[in-house]
Amino acid sequence: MSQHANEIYLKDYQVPAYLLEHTELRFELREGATLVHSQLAFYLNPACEQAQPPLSLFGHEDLELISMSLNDIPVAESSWQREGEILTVVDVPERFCLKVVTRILPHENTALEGLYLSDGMYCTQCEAEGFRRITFYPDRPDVMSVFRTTVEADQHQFPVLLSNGNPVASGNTDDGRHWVTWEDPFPKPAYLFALVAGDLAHIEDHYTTMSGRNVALRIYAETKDLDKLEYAMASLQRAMAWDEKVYGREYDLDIYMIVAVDFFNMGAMENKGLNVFNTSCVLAHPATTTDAAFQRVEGVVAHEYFHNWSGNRVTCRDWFQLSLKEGFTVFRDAEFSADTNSRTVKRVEDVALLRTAQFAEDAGPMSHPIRPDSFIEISNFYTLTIYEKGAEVVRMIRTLLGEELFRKGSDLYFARHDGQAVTTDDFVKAMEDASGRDLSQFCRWYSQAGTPELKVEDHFDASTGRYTLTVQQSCPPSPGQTEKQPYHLPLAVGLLDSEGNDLPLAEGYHTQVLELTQPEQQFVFEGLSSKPVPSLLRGFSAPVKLNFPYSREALMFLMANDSDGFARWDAAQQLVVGIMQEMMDRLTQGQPLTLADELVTAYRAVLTDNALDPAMVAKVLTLPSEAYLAELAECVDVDAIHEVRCFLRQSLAQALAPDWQRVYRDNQTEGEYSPDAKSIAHRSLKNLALSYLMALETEESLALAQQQYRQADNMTDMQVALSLVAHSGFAAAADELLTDFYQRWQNESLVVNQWFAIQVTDPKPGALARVEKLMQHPAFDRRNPNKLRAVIGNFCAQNKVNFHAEDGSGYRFLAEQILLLNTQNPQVASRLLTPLTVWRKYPSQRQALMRQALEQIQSCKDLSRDVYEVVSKSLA
Ligand code: 7MF
Ligand code: ZN
Repeated sequence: MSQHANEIYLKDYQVPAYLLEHTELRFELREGATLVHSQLAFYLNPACEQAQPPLSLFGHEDLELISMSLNDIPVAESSWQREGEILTVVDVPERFCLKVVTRILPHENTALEGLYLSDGMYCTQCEAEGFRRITFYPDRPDVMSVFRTTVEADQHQFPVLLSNGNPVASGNTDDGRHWVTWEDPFPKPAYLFALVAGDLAHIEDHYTTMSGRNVALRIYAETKDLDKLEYAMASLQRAMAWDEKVYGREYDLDIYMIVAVDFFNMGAMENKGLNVFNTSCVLAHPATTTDAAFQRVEGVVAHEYFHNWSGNRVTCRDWFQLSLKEGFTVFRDAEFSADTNSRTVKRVEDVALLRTAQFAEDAGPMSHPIRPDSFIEISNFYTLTIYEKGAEVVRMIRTLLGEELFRKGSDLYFARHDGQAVTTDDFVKAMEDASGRDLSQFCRWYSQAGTPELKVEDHFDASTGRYTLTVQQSCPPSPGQTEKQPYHLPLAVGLLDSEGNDLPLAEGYHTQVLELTQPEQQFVFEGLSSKPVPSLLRGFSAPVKLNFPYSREALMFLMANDSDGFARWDAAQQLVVGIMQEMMDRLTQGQPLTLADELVTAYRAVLTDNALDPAMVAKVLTLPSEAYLAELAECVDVDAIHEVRCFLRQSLAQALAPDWQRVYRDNQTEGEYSPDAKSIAHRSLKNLALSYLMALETEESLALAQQQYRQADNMTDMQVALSLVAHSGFAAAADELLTDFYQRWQNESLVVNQWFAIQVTDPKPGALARVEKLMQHPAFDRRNPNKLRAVIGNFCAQNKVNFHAEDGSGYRFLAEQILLLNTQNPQVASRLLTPLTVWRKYPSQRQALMRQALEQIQSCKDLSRDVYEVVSKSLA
């Protein structure tokens, strides 16, 4: 495995020896191959301390080097060499122009990195290190350059030719071909380069920035999808206005383009002026798109737009700083969505994701700090930790500084570093300088991995009226980090009196931010007449696991009274999780399951409180996912988790049947479909009621679901009904609807993905056979990442009881698929591998089988760096 030994370390960072004044590219797109002509104007970096350093460029092994000249003189054989990914040229002057021609094969590019074909359309994906698959280049984010790009192709097949920036010239050549030249005046690293060529349709609108500049907005897609672009356009306009209002940031080019492509390894990409999106993150239409997908479109459009400042104008010095742009941008898009829709709902969703998936990552073999120290393959570090925990770290800075100083810090950061490639330290320094606060201890959030744990105890002294909170913090060891230093973190608390009212705390506020810095600290509240109920970690003020010995009574009290909406939801979660854990204990001891009265009381209170936001009612009454219960368990018993969850859903359905029926009736949305927060809230509560009713498995509830399926005027209602029927015991009805659904939507690729997902997540026995059969279906395409995720990804991650079948068949299946994908698409292969990496959390028999599957993958001789890193770290 020596081929993979080269781990890259942050501590080895060195400034680039040469910088770029200008990059000129010409792409000749032709049937057989593409020729890439590049002209690079280099100069010696004054900050480089080495004398006469060689020029080293990155270029993928598959690149065919056609020619190379320096100041128009061919480079002598003795002056250059290629070793692995590196091309070195020696004896170069302080300033020179390097001309290189490479030949690449986009139609054979199945990895979907660099230049490739998606459904007959050329497109690029260069982040993080895809540009080196196009031509030899200093492909590192701290080398920034202005680009002039000419794209030349057959006029008929590829009428639309796009790249970054503004179109400056175009023309036709003699042989039915045409070309367009684009100029991007903003210096950028190569990872933000983009090219698109194809037969594309588009919609166009515009935006007038706060300084009065007019920006043309265009969204491109295949003609058949032209009716699904409006929502993305409106989202873009909202995001542009929000960034002006909240951050004072306006757009800087005359044109902003988004292109929808079907073959895409990830969600979307923020290429300067030319975003490329996975169709799943841009297309939206009521008939084909669920509420959740509408919200994803809005969030992703905003995310990519916000990168224009947090990512493009100010970018990363190196890939260890990835969270600099991603953590900040996720924080920005989350706040945008919170302001645009419901703040509490957005927070609940983000925290649920963090607790379920990021906490699991942080406790597993791939655990890493938000600024990693090393990596083998950077693509493996586009993780929930970098993104979601990174966003939490930015959120904590805002909580510690307050909104005003945070904005001052962000203004200073953008002003100070505009046009630069910087580090997370630079970001924190700007926040410190603008606020006068010392964040040196806080910086441990960037260097330490693992989820901190807080243990809180309280004490009330009735004679003095003193209430004391004692808080201890600790953090479990993670790979390469055995000892952790205490964190600086904001713990937002409130105290409730016996009536459920907030007690006034410091300066009359109802929520006080306690700052933890020590392994153990005490906080004293004076002048209380009776023992309060503490509301801890309001708004999830820090990404930690909090442990406080709440009684069920106290949790029910918080659920009913807390003034913080997030805390009310959190209390409900803790209540039901505690009950489910107790049920699992009973199950393992062979005792019969019963429904806890407290839960019925608490749920009924929520169901009958008309003052509550229906979205929050739905969130509170949704049972914690199997994945979250697995994360919380010391040793995961997938069958017990599934059985307890099913039992609870069914018994809650029974105990509250009249309430569910009423809620189902009362939350119908009238009129034309709209994906606004209020309508989504009603639909989510209505569909939750339907799911409880379906848990009863009665003919009446089946009829209700079938009726909803038939009468639905939107994909949300249709999909929920289909999924409930498909997963029920009504086999004939399930077959009928699944067949009908496919017949109806077979020409909508994204809807077919939903159809796949519903079938592979059916927990009934025999799912693997269904998966294997679906992989033979004509609509399945194993080169399309969305299809792979829909079928393989959903089966392995969302169908725990079947994936973890006792005979190990699920594990063997995944190992086989990973090996098939390993050379075809390493990025997707490595991501799909995740469910196997957490093998240490499973009982010994399953552990052994999961390990075997990992070892089978490891024994493959030519593993990609992506898969090699994940497998070897998992087994280490
Ligand atoms: C919202 O971060 C949140 C996260 C990298 C690709 C998009 O803009 C991005 C790209 C990955 C994983 C998640 C997201 C992205 C990528 C993403 C998208 C929208 N720079 Br990999
Ligand atoms: Zn991003």
